[in-house]
Amino acid sequence: MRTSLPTWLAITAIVLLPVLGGWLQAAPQQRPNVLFIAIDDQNDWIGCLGGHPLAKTPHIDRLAERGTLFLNAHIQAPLCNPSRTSLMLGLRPTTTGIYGLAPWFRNVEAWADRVTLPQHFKAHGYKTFTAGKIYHGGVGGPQLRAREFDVWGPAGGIGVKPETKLIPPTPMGNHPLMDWGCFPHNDEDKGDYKVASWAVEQLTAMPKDQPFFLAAGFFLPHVPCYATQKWFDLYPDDDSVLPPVREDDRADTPRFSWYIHWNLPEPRLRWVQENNQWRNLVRSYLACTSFVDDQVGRIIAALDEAGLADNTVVVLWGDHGFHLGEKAITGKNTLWERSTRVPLIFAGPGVRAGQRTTQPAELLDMYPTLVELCGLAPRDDLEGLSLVPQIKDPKAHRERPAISSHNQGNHGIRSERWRYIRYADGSEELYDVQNDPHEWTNLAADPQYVDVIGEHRRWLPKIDQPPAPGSAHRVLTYDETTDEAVWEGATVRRTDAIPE
Ligand SMILES: [Ca+2]
Ligand SMILES: [Ca+2]
Repeated sequence: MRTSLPTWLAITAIVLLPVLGGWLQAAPQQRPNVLFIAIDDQNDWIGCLGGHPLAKTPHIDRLAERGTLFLNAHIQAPLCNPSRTSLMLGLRPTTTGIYGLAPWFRNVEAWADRVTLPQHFKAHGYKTFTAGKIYHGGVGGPQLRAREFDVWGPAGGIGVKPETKLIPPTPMGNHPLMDWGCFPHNDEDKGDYKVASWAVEQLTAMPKDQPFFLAAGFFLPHVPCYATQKWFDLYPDDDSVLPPVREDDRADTPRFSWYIHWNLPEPRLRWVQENNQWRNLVRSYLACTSFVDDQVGRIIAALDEAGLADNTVVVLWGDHGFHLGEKAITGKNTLWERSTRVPLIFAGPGVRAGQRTTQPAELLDMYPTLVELCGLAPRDDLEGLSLVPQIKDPKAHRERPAISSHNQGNHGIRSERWRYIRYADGSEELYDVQNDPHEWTNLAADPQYVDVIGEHRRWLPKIDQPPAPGSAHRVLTYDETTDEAVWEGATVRRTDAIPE
Protein backbone atom coordinates (compact mmCIF):
# COMPACT_ATOMS: atom_id res chain seq x y z
CA MET A 1 0.00 0.00 0.00
CA ARG A 2 1.31 3.39 -0.98
CA THR A 3 1.28 6.11 1.63
CA SER A 4 0.32 9.48 0.25
CA LEU A 5 2.62 12.49 0.51
CA PRO A 6 0.31 14.42 2.88
CA THR A 7 0.24 11.37 5.19
CA TRP A 8 4.05 11.21 5.16
CA LEU A 9 4.24 14.91 5.96
CA ALA A 10 1.86 14.40 8.85
CA ILE A 11 3.85 11.46 10.21
CA THR A 12 7.12 13.34 9.83
CA ALA A 13 5.63 16.33 11.62
CA ILE A 14 4.37 14.19 14.50
CA VAL A 15 7.81 12.61 14.91
CA LEU A 16 9.79 15.82 14.53
CA LEU A 17 7.58 18.34 16.34
CA PRO A 18 8.64 17.37 19.87
CA VAL A 19 12.28 17.59 18.76
CA LEU A 20 11.74 21.00 17.17
CA GLY A 21 9.79 22.10 20.19
CA GLY A 22 12.76 21.15 22.34
CA TRP A 23 15.05 23.23 20.15
CA LEU A 24 12.77 26.21 20.19
CA GLN A 25 12.55 26.11 23.97
CA ALA A 26 16.11 26.76 25.04
CA ALA A 27 17.74 24.21 27.32
CA PRO A 28 17.87 25.44 30.94
CA GLN A 29 21.61 26.14 31.03
CA GLN A 30 21.37 28.23 27.85
CA ARG A 31 18.43 30.33 28.97
CA PRO A 32 19.20 33.93 29.83
CA ASN A 33 19.23 35.01 33.46
CA VAL A 34 16.80 37.63 34.78
CA LEU A 35 17.72 40.63 36.89
CA PHE A 36 14.47 42.14 38.18
CA ILE A 37 14.87 45.55 39.81
CA ALA A 38 11.94 47.19 41.61
CA ILE A 39 11.74 50.75 42.94
CA ASP A 40 9.03 51.60 45.45
CA ASP A 41 6.75 54.59 44.84
CA GLN A 42 8.96 55.73 41.95
CA ASN A 43 7.07 58.08 39.66
CA ASP A 44 8.32 59.35 36.30
CA TRP A 45 10.83 61.76 37.85
CA ILE A 46 13.57 59.86 36.05
CA GLY A 47 15.98 61.64 33.68
CA CYS A 48 15.11 59.62 30.57
CA LEU A 49 11.37 59.81 31.26
CA GLY A 50 11.33 63.59 31.48
CA GLY A 51 8.77 63.73 34.29
CA HIS A 52 10.89 66.30 36.16
CA PRO A 53 13.39 68.48 34.28
CA LEU A 54 15.98 68.39 37.08
CA ALA A 55 15.83 64.67 37.99
CA LYS A 56 19.31 63.15 37.98
CA THR A 57 19.36 59.39 37.35
CA PRO A 58 22.44 58.71 35.21
CA HIS A 59 22.56 54.96 35.87
CA ILE A 60 18.92 54.29 35.01
CA ASP A 61 19.34 56.49 31.93
CA ARG A 62 22.33 54.40 30.84
CA LEU A 63 20.37 51.21 31.39
CA ALA A 64 17.62 52.65 29.17
CA GLU A 65 20.23 53.33 26.47
CA ARG A 66 21.20 49.66 26.62
CA GLY A 67 17.67 48.50 25.87
CA THR A 68 14.07 49.52 25.31
CA LEU A 69 12.55 52.32 27.37
CA PHE A 70 8.77 52.27 27.68
CA LEU A 71 7.77 55.93 27.80
CA ASN A 72 4.10 55.15 28.30
CA ALA A 73 4.19 52.41 30.94
CA HIS A 74 1.55 52.33 33.67
CA ILE A 75 0.71 50.43 36.79
CA GLN A 76 -2.39 48.28 37.32
CA ALA A 77 -3.02 49.68 40.82
CA PRO A 78 -1.66 52.87 42.47
CA LEU A 79 -0.69 51.15 45.74
CA CYS A 80 2.07 48.70 46.76
CA ASN A 81 0.21 45.48 47.54
CA PRO A 82 -2.27 45.44 44.66
CA SER A 83 0.32 46.62 42.12
CA ARG A 84 2.86 43.97 43.11
CA THR A 85 0.24 41.23 43.42
CA SER A 86 -0.94 42.05 39.91
CA LEU A 87 2.45 41.98 38.23
CA MET A 88 3.70 38.91 40.08
CA LEU A 89 0.53 36.93 39.31
CA GLY A 90 -0.04 38.36 35.84
CA LEU A 91 -3.61 39.25 36.80
CA ARG A 92 -5.44 42.55 37.13
CA PRO A 93 -6.57 43.80 40.55
CA THR A 94 -10.08 43.71 39.12
CA THR A 95 -9.59 39.95 38.66
CA THR A 96 -7.94 39.17 42.00
CA GLY A 97 -10.06 41.60 44.07
CA ILE A 98 -6.85 42.71 45.80
CA TYR A 99 -7.03 46.49 46.07
CA GLY A 100 -5.78 47.30 49.57
CA LEU A 101 -2.62 46.80 51.61
CA ALA A 102 -4.24 43.54 52.79
CA PRO A 103 -4.69 40.66 52.17
CA TRP A 104 -1.53 38.82 51.18
CA PHE A 105 -2.77 36.99 48.08
CA ARG A 106 -1.82 33.52 49.36
CA ASN A 107 -4.48 34.01 52.02
CA VAL A 108 -7.16 34.28 49.35
CA GLU A 109 -8.34 30.82 48.42
CA ALA A 110 -8.44 31.43 44.67
CA TRP A 111 -4.77 32.52 44.57
CA ALA A 112 -3.25 30.31 47.27
CA ASP A 113 -1.54 28.10 44.67
CA ARG A 114 -1.26 30.51 41.77
CA VAL A 115 2.18 30.23 40.11
CA THR A 116 3.96 33.58 40.35
CA LEU A 117 6.52 34.94 37.92
CA PRO A 118 9.57 33.72 39.89
CA GLN A 119 7.89 30.37 40.60
CA HIS A 120 7.34 29.91 36.85
CA PHE A 121 11.06 30.51 36.31
CA LYS A 122 11.96 28.11 39.10
CA ALA A 123 9.78 25.47 37.46
CA HIS A 124 11.93 25.94 34.34
CA GLY A 125 15.23 25.27 36.09
CA TYR A 126 16.08 28.71 37.46
CA LYS A 127 17.45 29.43 40.89
CA THR A 128 15.54 32.37 42.35
CA PHE A 129 16.94 35.08 44.63
CA THR A 130 15.29 38.02 46.35
CA ALA A 131 16.21 40.94 48.59
CA GLY A 132 14.44 44.09 49.69
CA LYS A 133 10.86 44.91 48.80
CA ILE A 134 9.44 42.71 46.08
CA TYR A 135 6.20 41.72 47.75
CA HIS A 136 4.44 44.12 50.09
CA GLY A 137 5.02 42.92 53.64
CA GLY A 138 5.90 39.37 54.58
CA VAL A 139 5.00 36.33 52.58
CA GLY A 140 3.09 34.69 55.40
CA GLY A 141 6.01 34.11 57.77
CA PRO A 142 9.67 33.03 57.47
CA GLN A 143 8.78 29.34 57.22
CA LEU A 144 6.88 30.05 53.97
CA ARG A 145 9.64 32.06 52.33
CA ALA A 146 11.22 29.12 50.49
CA ARG A 147 8.01 28.65 48.61
CA GLU A 148 8.30 32.08 46.96
CA PHE A 149 12.07 32.34 46.33
CA ASP A 150 15.02 29.98 46.89
CA VAL A 151 17.48 32.43 48.40
CA TRP A 152 16.58 35.40 50.60
CA GLY A 153 18.84 38.40 51.16
CA PRO A 154 18.38 41.40 53.47
CA ALA A 155 14.88 42.81 53.88
CA GLY A 156 16.08 46.36 53.12
CA GLY A 157 13.58 49.01 54.10
CA ILE A 158 14.34 52.32 55.73
CA GLY A 159 17.54 51.45 57.60
CA VAL A 160 19.01 54.24 59.73
CA LYS A 161 16.45 56.80 60.97
CA PRO A 162 16.63 60.08 62.87
CA GLU A 163 15.69 59.89 66.55
CA THR A 164 12.61 62.01 66.02
CA LYS A 165 10.63 63.07 62.98
CA LEU A 166 12.20 65.87 60.94
CA ILE A 167 8.95 67.56 59.96
CA PRO A 168 6.02 68.91 62.03
CA PRO A 169 3.18 66.52 62.97
CA THR A 170 1.16 65.80 59.85
CA PRO A 171 -2.64 65.90 59.72
CA MET A 172 -4.82 62.85 59.21
CA GLY A 173 -2.99 60.86 61.89
CA ASN A 174 0.66 62.01 62.00
CA HIS A 175 1.75 58.64 60.61
CA PRO A 176 5.35 57.70 61.56
CA LEU A 177 6.30 57.08 57.92
CA MET A 178 5.19 60.58 56.95
CA ASP A 179 8.59 62.24 57.16
CA TRP A 180 11.42 63.49 54.94
CA GLY A 181 14.58 65.51 54.91
CA CYS A 182 18.33 65.48 55.37
CA PHE A 183 20.07 64.33 58.56
CA PRO A 184 23.64 63.14 59.18
CA HIS A 185 24.04 59.43 58.49
CA ASN A 186 25.97 57.07 56.22
CA ASP A 187 24.63 55.80 52.92
CA GLU A 188 26.04 52.38 53.85
CA ASP A 189 23.55 52.16 56.75
CA LYS A 190 20.51 52.50 54.53
CA GLY A 191 18.39 49.45 53.73
CA ASP A 192 18.66 50.01 49.98
CA TYR A 193 22.45 50.18 50.11
CA LYS A 194 22.47 46.77 51.83
CA VAL A 195 20.11 45.32 49.24
CA ALA A 196 22.41 46.48 46.45
CA SER A 197 25.51 45.17 48.26
CA TRP A 198 23.89 41.77 48.64
CA ALA A 199 22.88 41.70 44.95
CA VAL A 200 26.46 42.63 44.00
CA GLU A 201 27.79 39.74 46.14
CA GLN A 202 25.39 37.24 44.55
CA LEU A 203 26.24 38.33 41.01
CA THR A 204 29.97 38.26 41.71
CA ALA A 205 29.85 34.69 43.05
CA MET A 206 27.06 33.35 40.83
CA PRO A 207 27.57 29.72 39.71
CA LYS A 208 27.46 29.52 35.89
CA ASP A 209 25.78 26.11 35.63
CA GLN A 210 22.22 27.24 36.37
CA PRO A 211 20.25 30.28 35.17
CA PHE A 212 19.16 32.72 37.86
CA PHE A 213 16.23 35.03 38.52
CA LEU A 214 17.45 37.71 40.92
CA ALA A 215 14.94 40.23 42.31
CA ALA A 216 16.19 43.34 44.11
CA GLY A 217 13.56 45.70 45.52
CA PHE A 218 14.45 49.23 46.61
CA PHE A 219 12.35 50.95 49.26
CA LEU A 220 13.14 54.60 48.50
CA PRO A 221 11.84 57.05 47.36
CA HIS A 222 8.91 55.72 49.42
CA VAL A 223 8.37 57.86 52.55
CA PRO A 224 10.14 58.53 54.84
CA CYS A 225 12.38 60.19 52.24
CA TYR A 226 15.67 60.45 54.15
CA ALA A 227 18.89 61.10 52.27
CA THR A 228 22.37 62.36 53.05
CA GLN A 229 23.55 65.85 52.07
CA LYS A 230 25.39 64.57 49.00
CA TRP A 231 22.09 63.73 47.28
CA PHE A 232 20.36 66.95 48.32
CA ASP A 233 23.26 68.88 46.82
CA LEU A 234 22.21 67.63 43.36
CA TYR A 235 19.11 69.82 43.55
CA PRO A 236 18.80 73.59 43.94
CA ASP A 237 17.41 74.78 47.25
CA ASP A 238 14.88 77.06 45.60
CA ASP A 239 11.42 76.89 44.07
CA SER A 240 12.73 75.81 40.67
CA VAL A 241 12.38 72.22 41.92
CA LEU A 242 8.60 72.49 42.42
CA PRO A 243 6.31 70.79 39.91
CA PRO A 244 3.85 73.06 38.11
CA VAL A 245 0.43 73.04 39.76
CA ARG A 246 -2.82 74.92 39.35
CA GLU A 247 -4.55 76.21 42.44
CA ASP A 248 -7.99 75.37 41.04
CA ASP A 249 -7.03 72.11 39.35
CA ARG A 250 -9.61 70.08 41.25
CA ALA A 251 -12.46 72.40 40.30
CA ASP A 252 -13.19 70.25 37.22
CA THR A 253 -12.48 66.83 38.73
CA PRO A 254 -15.48 64.88 40.07
CA ARG A 255 -16.06 64.80 43.81
CA PHE A 256 -15.61 61.03 43.57
CA SER A 257 -11.97 61.61 42.56
CA TRP A 258 -11.43 62.56 46.22
CA TYR A 259 -13.06 59.36 47.47
CA ILE A 260 -10.25 57.12 46.18
CA HIS A 261 -7.76 58.99 48.41
CA TRP A 262 -10.27 60.21 50.95
CA ASN A 263 -8.52 60.16 54.31
CA LEU A 264 -4.83 59.29 54.17
CA PRO A 265 -1.60 59.91 56.08
CA GLU A 266 -0.15 61.71 53.03
CA PRO A 267 -0.72 65.45 53.56
CA ARG A 268 -2.49 67.64 51.05
CA LEU A 269 -0.62 70.32 49.11
CA ARG A 270 -2.12 73.01 51.34
CA TRP A 271 -0.49 71.53 54.44
CA VAL A 272 2.98 71.24 52.88
CA GLN A 273 2.67 74.82 51.61
CA GLU A 274 1.47 76.25 54.90
CA ASN A 275 4.18 74.40 56.82
CA ASN A 276 6.96 75.41 54.44
CA GLN A 277 7.53 71.74 53.55
CA TRP A 278 6.78 71.62 49.83
CA ARG A 279 10.29 72.35 48.60
CA ASN A 280 11.78 70.12 51.29
CA LEU A 281 9.51 67.23 50.30
CA VAL A 282 10.27 67.62 46.59
CA ARG A 283 14.03 67.84 47.16
CA SER A 284 13.89 64.87 49.55
CA TYR A 285 12.04 62.75 47.00
CA LEU A 286 14.47 63.72 44.24
CA ALA A 287 17.48 63.13 46.51
CA CYS A 288 16.18 59.64 47.36
CA THR A 289 15.56 58.89 43.68
CA SER A 290 19.18 59.80 42.86
CA PHE A 291 20.43 57.69 45.77
CA VAL A 292 18.47 54.68 44.52
CA ASP A 293 19.73 55.33 41.00
CA ASP A 294 23.24 54.99 42.38
CA GLN A 295 22.35 51.62 43.92
CA VAL A 296 20.97 50.49 40.56
CA GLY A 297 24.31 51.55 39.09
CA ARG A 298 26.23 49.42 41.59
CA ILE A 299 24.22 46.32 40.63
CA ILE A 300 24.58 46.88 36.87
CA ALA A 301 28.32 47.42 37.30
CA ALA A 302 28.57 44.08 39.13
CA LEU A 303 26.58 42.38 36.37
CA ASP A 304 29.03 43.76 33.80
CA GLU A 305 32.12 42.90 35.84
CA ALA A 306 30.91 39.33 36.35
CA GLY A 307 30.59 38.94 32.57
CA LEU A 308 26.86 38.25 32.89
CA ALA A 309 25.43 41.20 30.97
CA ASP A 310 25.28 39.43 27.59
CA ASN A 311 23.20 36.61 29.02
CA THR A 312 20.97 38.47 31.48
CA VAL A 313 17.66 40.17 30.75
CA VAL A 314 17.42 43.22 33.00
CA VAL A 315 14.03 44.70 33.76
CA LEU A 316 13.61 47.78 35.93
CA TRP A 317 10.23 49.06 37.12
CA GLY A 318 8.48 51.23 39.70
CA ASP A 319 5.39 49.88 41.49
CA HIS A 320 3.42 53.16 41.07
CA GLY A 321 4.02 56.88 41.10
CA PHE A 322 3.64 59.63 43.68
CA HIS A 323 2.13 63.11 43.64
CA LEU A 324 4.20 65.93 45.12
CA GLY A 325 1.61 68.70 45.00
CA GLU A 326 -0.01 67.99 41.63
CA LYS A 327 -3.82 67.90 41.85
CA ALA A 328 -3.59 69.45 45.35
CA ILE A 329 -2.25 66.33 47.05
CA THR A 330 0.85 64.36 47.92
CA GLY A 331 0.86 60.57 47.72
CA LYS A 332 -0.51 57.89 45.43
CA ASN A 333 -3.98 56.36 45.11
CA THR A 334 -5.04 58.33 42.05
CA LEU A 335 -5.70 57.42 38.42
CA TRP A 336 -3.73 60.37 37.02
CA GLU A 337 -0.41 60.35 35.21
CA ARG A 338 1.76 61.17 38.24
CA SER A 339 0.38 58.15 40.06
CA THR A 340 0.23 55.63 37.18
CA ARG A 341 3.26 56.42 34.98
CA VAL A 342 6.38 54.56 36.03
CA PRO A 343 9.79 53.60 34.66
CA LEU A 344 9.82 50.34 32.69
CA ILE A 345 13.05 49.32 30.97
CA PHE A 346 14.13 46.04 29.39
CA ALA A 347 17.76 45.43 28.44
CA GLY A 348 19.91 42.42 27.62
CA PRO A 349 19.79 39.53 25.14
CA GLY A 350 17.00 39.88 22.60
CA VAL A 351 16.58 43.61 23.31
CA ARG A 352 18.10 46.08 20.87
CA ALA A 353 19.90 49.05 22.40
CA GLY A 354 18.73 52.64 22.30
CA GLN A 355 15.05 52.08 21.65
CA ARG A 356 12.14 54.09 23.03
CA THR A 357 8.47 53.42 22.54
CA THR A 358 5.37 55.48 23.23
CA GLN A 359 3.08 52.48 22.84
CA PRO A 360 1.11 51.79 26.03
CA ALA A 361 2.58 49.18 28.34
CA GLU A 362 1.41 47.69 31.62
CA LEU A 363 3.43 46.26 34.48
CA LEU A 364 1.57 42.96 34.24
CA ASP A 365 3.06 42.64 30.77
CA MET A 366 6.42 41.89 32.41
CA TYR A 367 5.40 38.29 33.16
CA PRO A 368 4.63 37.19 29.56
CA THR A 369 7.47 39.35 28.22
CA LEU A 370 10.11 37.71 30.42
CA VAL A 371 8.67 34.28 29.62
CA GLU A 372 9.03 34.97 25.91
CA LEU A 373 12.47 36.63 26.09
CA CYS A 374 13.82 33.67 28.09
CA GLY A 375 12.22 30.97 25.94
CA LEU A 376 10.08 29.45 28.70
CA ALA A 377 6.85 27.62 28.06
CA PRO A 378 4.18 30.27 27.49
CA ARG A 379 1.15 30.42 29.75
CA ASP A 380 -2.39 30.97 28.56
CA ASP A 381 -3.72 32.26 31.87
CA LEU A 382 -1.93 35.62 32.03
CA GLU A 383 -3.82 38.88 31.53
CA GLY A 384 -0.81 40.86 30.30
CA LEU A 385 0.49 40.97 26.74
CA SER A 386 4.08 40.26 25.77
CA LEU A 387 5.98 43.46 24.99
CA VAL A 388 8.35 41.61 22.66
CA PRO A 389 6.66 43.17 19.57
CA GLN A 390 7.60 46.65 20.89
CA ILE A 391 11.03 45.41 21.98
CA LYS A 392 11.62 44.29 18.37
CA ASP A 393 10.01 47.37 16.82
CA PRO A 394 9.21 50.37 19.04
CA LYS A 395 6.60 51.51 16.50
CA ALA A 396 4.72 48.21 16.57
CA HIS A 397 1.13 49.23 17.27
CA ARG A 398 -0.51 47.96 20.39
CA GLU A 399 -4.27 48.25 20.37
CA ARG A 400 -4.86 47.76 24.08
CA PRO A 401 -4.30 50.87 26.21
CA ALA A 402 -2.83 50.72 29.72
CA ILE A 403 -5.50 50.14 32.34
CA SER A 404 -5.16 51.14 36.00
CA SER A 405 -7.73 50.48 38.72
CA HIS A 406 -8.07 51.73 42.26
CA ASN A 407 -10.77 49.74 44.04
CA GLN A 408 -13.77 48.23 42.30
CA GLY A 409 -15.34 50.45 39.67
CA ASN A 410 -12.63 53.11 39.38
CA HIS A 411 -10.49 52.82 36.27
CA GLY A 412 -8.06 54.89 34.23
CA ILE A 413 -7.53 54.06 30.56
CA ARG A 414 -4.34 55.48 29.02
CA SER A 415 -3.83 55.28 25.27
CA GLU A 416 -1.02 56.92 23.30
CA ARG A 417 -2.74 60.29 23.41
CA TRP A 418 -5.57 60.23 25.95
CA ARG A 419 -6.38 59.44 29.53
CA TYR A 420 -9.97 58.50 30.30
CA ILE A 421 -11.12 57.90 33.88
CA ARG A 422 -14.40 56.49 35.07
CA TYR A 423 -15.29 56.35 38.76
CA ALA A 424 -17.69 53.92 40.40
CA ASP A 425 -20.49 56.53 40.56
CA GLY A 426 -20.27 57.06 36.79
CA SER A 427 -18.42 60.38 36.88
CA GLU A 428 -15.70 60.79 34.27
CA GLU A 429 -12.57 62.62 33.22
CA LEU A 430 -10.83 62.91 29.87
CA TYR A 431 -7.44 64.48 29.23
CA ASP A 432 -5.57 65.09 26.02
CA VAL A 433 -2.24 64.16 27.57
CA GLN A 434 -0.22 65.03 24.47
CA ASN A 435 -1.45 68.63 24.51
CA ASP A 436 -2.19 68.90 28.23
CA PRO A 437 0.60 66.88 29.89
CA HIS A 438 -0.35 68.06 33.38
CA GLU A 439 -3.94 66.90 32.89
CA TRP A 440 -5.29 70.28 33.87
CA THR A 441 -8.38 70.43 31.65
CA ASN A 442 -11.04 67.77 32.03
CA LEU A 443 -12.70 67.40 28.62
CA ALA A 444 -15.23 64.72 29.61
CA ALA A 445 -18.24 67.05 29.39
CA ASP A 446 -17.28 68.44 25.96
CA PRO A 447 -19.59 66.88 23.32
CA GLN A 448 -16.86 66.91 20.67
CA TYR A 449 -15.06 64.10 22.54
CA VAL A 450 -17.97 61.68 22.72
CA ASP A 451 -16.29 59.32 20.25
CA VAL A 452 -12.93 59.48 22.04
CA ILE A 453 -14.65 58.62 25.30
CA GLY A 454 -16.55 55.77 23.65
CA GLU A 455 -13.34 54.38 22.19
CA HIS A 456 -11.72 54.31 25.64
CA ARG A 457 -14.78 53.22 27.58
CA ARG A 458 -14.80 49.88 25.76
CA TRP A 459 -11.55 48.99 27.56
CA LEU A 460 -13.05 49.26 31.03
CA PRO A 461 -12.39 45.90 32.69
CA LYS A 462 -15.15 43.38 31.96
CA ILE A 463 -14.28 41.55 35.15
CA ASP A 464 -14.53 43.96 38.09
CA GLN A 465 -14.43 41.99 41.32
CA PRO A 466 -15.42 43.32 44.75
CA PRO A 467 -12.65 43.39 47.36
CA ALA A 468 -11.32 39.91 48.22
CA PRO A 469 -11.93 38.50 51.71
CA GLY A 470 -9.63 40.15 54.23
CA SER A 471 -9.31 43.39 52.25
CA ALA A 472 -8.25 46.37 54.35
CA HIS A 473 -6.35 49.66 54.26
CA ARG A 474 -7.24 52.09 51.47
CA VAL A 475 -10.27 50.06 50.48
CA LEU A 476 -13.26 51.93 49.03
CA THR A 477 -16.62 50.40 48.20
CA TYR A 478 -19.58 52.03 46.53
CA ASP A 479 -23.22 51.02 46.32
CA GLU A 480 -24.86 52.75 43.38
CA THR A 481 -28.39 51.87 44.50
CA THR A 482 -27.96 53.94 47.67
CA ASP A 483 -25.15 56.21 46.40
CA GLU A 484 -23.24 55.21 49.50
CA ALA A 485 -19.45 55.14 49.50
CA VAL A 486 -17.51 53.48 52.31
CA TRP A 487 -13.84 54.35 52.83
CA GLU A 488 -11.95 52.13 55.27
CA GLY A 489 -15.20 51.15 56.98
CA ALA A 490 -16.63 54.68 57.36
CA THR A 491 -19.47 56.04 55.25
CA VAL A 492 -18.64 59.03 53.06
CA ARG A 493 -21.57 61.33 52.34
CA ARG A 494 -21.99 63.73 49.44
CA THR A 495 -22.00 66.62 51.88
CA ASP A 496 -18.95 65.60 53.95
CA ALA A 497 -16.08 68.06 53.88
CA ILE A 498 -12.98 66.73 52.13
CA PRO A 499 -10.50 65.73 54.88
CA GLU A 500 -7.20 67.58 55.03
CA1 LIG B 1 4.73 51.34 46.48
CA1 LIG C 1 -8.33 70.67 36.37
